[in-house]
Amino acid sequence: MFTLPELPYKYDALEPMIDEETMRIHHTKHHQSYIDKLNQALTVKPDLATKNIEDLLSNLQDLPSEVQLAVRNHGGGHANHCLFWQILQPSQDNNLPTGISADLIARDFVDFSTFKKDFTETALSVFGSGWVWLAQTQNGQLKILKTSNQDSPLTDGLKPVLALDVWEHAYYLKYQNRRIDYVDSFFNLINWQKVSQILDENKN
Ligand code: MN3
Repeated sequence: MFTLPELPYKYDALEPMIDEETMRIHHTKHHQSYIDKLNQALTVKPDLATKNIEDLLSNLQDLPSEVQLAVRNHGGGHANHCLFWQILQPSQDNNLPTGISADLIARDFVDFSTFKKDFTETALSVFGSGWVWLAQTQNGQLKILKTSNQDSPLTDGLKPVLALDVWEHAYYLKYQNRRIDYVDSFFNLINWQKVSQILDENKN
C-alpha cells in the first residue's frame, strides 16, 4: 500500500509565497486522494502495490491493461507530488542554484536567467492542468518539458529533478488567475541543494 509522506516543513513554512490553507488542502486532500485511488485500483493486482511508484511509472506500458490508467493518473499524482514537496523550502531571497545544479544549468541553458525564462514560458503554456519539469535525458542532458494531467516524465524515459504543479488547486486560493505570479514565487522556494542531491543520485 502506498502512504502519504510527511512534508519536510510545516504547512505555513512557505508563506507568503504559498499559503498555509493551500498547502494543507493540497497535501491532505489532493495528494491523499491520488494515493487512495491508486491503492483502490491495485487491489486487483496486489503484487504491484509493493513496488516502487517510480518503477511502475517507468514501465507503464508493461503493466496489466486494467491498472495502466489508474497508475498513470493516480500513481503519477502520487509520484509527482512526492517530488514537488521535496524540492520546496521556505522562501529565500536571491535564490540561485548551487553545486551541480548550477553547473548543469550553465552547461545546458547558457545561464540561469535563460533557464528561468524558458521554464516560466513553459509553465504559462500549459493548457488546462499539468506540470512543468526540469528532467534529465538518458545521457544526462537537462531539459524543460511539460506534461498534461498527472503524466510523469518517467514514462518517457526521463528522470525528473525539479517539478512545478500548475494545476489550479496548487495556487488558486492565493493567486486566482495570476499563474505568472505563482511561477515567479516558486523560484524563491526552490531547494537547490535538494535538486543537486537528486542530480548526484542520478549519476550512479
Ligand atoms: Mn497538485
